[in-house]
Amino acid sequence: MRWLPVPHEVTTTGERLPFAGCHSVKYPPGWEASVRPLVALGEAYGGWTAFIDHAPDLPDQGYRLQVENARIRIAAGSPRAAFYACQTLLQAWDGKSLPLMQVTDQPDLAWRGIVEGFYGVPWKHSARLRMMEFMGQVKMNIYLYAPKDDPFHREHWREPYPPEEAERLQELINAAHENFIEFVFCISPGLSMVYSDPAEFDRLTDKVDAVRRMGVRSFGLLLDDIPEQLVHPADKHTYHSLAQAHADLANRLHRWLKERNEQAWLIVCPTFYHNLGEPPYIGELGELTEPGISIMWTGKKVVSREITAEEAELFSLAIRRKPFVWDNYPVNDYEPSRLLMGPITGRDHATLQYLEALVSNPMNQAEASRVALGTYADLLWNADAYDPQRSWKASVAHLVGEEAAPVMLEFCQENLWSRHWKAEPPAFVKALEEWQMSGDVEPLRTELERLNSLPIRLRQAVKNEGLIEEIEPWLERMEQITAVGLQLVDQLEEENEVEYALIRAELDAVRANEAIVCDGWIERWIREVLEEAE
Ligand code: LTM
Repeated sequence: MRWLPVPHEVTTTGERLPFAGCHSVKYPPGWEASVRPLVALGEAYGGWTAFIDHAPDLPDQGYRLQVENARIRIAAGSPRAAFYACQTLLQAWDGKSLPLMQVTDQPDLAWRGIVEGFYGVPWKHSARLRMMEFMGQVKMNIYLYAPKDDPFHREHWREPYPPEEAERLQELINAAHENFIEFVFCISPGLSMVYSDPAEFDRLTDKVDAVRRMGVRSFGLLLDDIPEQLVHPADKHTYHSLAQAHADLANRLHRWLKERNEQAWLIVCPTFYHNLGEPPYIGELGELTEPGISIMWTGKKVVSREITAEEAELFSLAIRRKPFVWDNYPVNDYEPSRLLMGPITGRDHATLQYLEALVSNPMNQAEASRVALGTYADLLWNADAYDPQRSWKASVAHLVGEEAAPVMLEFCQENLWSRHWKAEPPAFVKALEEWQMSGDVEPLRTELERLNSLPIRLRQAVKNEGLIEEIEPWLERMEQITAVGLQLVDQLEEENEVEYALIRAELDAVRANEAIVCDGWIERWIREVLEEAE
């Protein structure tokens, strides 16, 4: 079974429960949304008898699941936990039957999810809706709406959403709630706000109130990537530091939210969000910000290859609470020519114990991001069982299905590298070294032919059209550059001077597509050989 995420305790007997031919799902009043996935499956396949009970002794997101002969029993700590038990059942379902099994499960980290917080083209509405469904399936439970290039989120934060956009936002909020996802509306006023001006605060709360009325209780005040000092004369007059201004704004907004809803939650992204707690700003923000407010952190760096328990402890001491991690992987806005298709690594169980939450900032390509996101869901649910390679394969299979998984993995394997994310060099490099040692071009030819056929094999195997559309520039690039590489291999065998000019022209022609595959090794090799031939 390919679990995503891996449950904590599973025992199976080897026997299976075929659908029982009857359809009865019994659950506590008001828990319809929790059992929706199970009811849908029951209706499609004939159904089973299933009993879902509230078990207040279980942790809030914990559940016990028993698939017995002719009966399914779920005991859940909350409606969200019952929803997760149903998702576990769906993952165990092979299209015909369920394994007889007992599962005892609960997440390692309470809040697990996504911050759509990148620069560049925001996700489409349809992609976001699909993402909500995916998050529910892999038991993620928090989504922060924060696309930097949504003008109403940052640049024009004072302006209300036009009716059509407000309608879409409402639809997204509903989809989040249907999947037991906490929807956090974020606003970034720091480029222009006069913090000390009461009229500015009213504009902020007007904007927040409109979203609050859509059924949202959680908000993000994002103060990242703004001036690092007070700018407006009125603010310089009122506050002695940027941290004081930010804490004052956060406290006022928090109180305003709490007066309207006791369950409200405010999450703040500080201006100095990557460090180990040493900037005076961070200490002061931690001291002055009311305890119920969450504070975000990206780790030691903006893009942190590792986040250790020691680092998290240092930051938490400075802010006087557990950090809410904004994790900048697999985001590619700082290297848009690359796809970051590897699993998450560099965070472990010990780290999670120091965190309040962890949200991944993904790529502009929503579908392709699901490879890394699936591995995050796995890590954050059951960190001790987390094996990046196993999780990566499960996540790819979840995205494209078992049949297409091998070819999709082959593609992911050629799109792992970024400035901050190192892995073994691509297989092409091994072939290159063999050629350099022996002068034999065959290993190069074999590797280039494999890579050249990969896009066609992938387009044929993968049925997810949205995914193919997103990665098409990288597929094209792979076809183009390997075709030039194969010409060069022919040329190396034939030693024909005229051909080099042709190859150079072809290489120049493919320059328009800036996508990088195989960490750019093929281009570099072609260029070097051409330079030497000059
Ligand atoms: O990371 C934070 C808090 N802010 C920005 C993000 O919006 C951006 O996506 C990432 C990656 O470029 N870096 C940031 O500094």
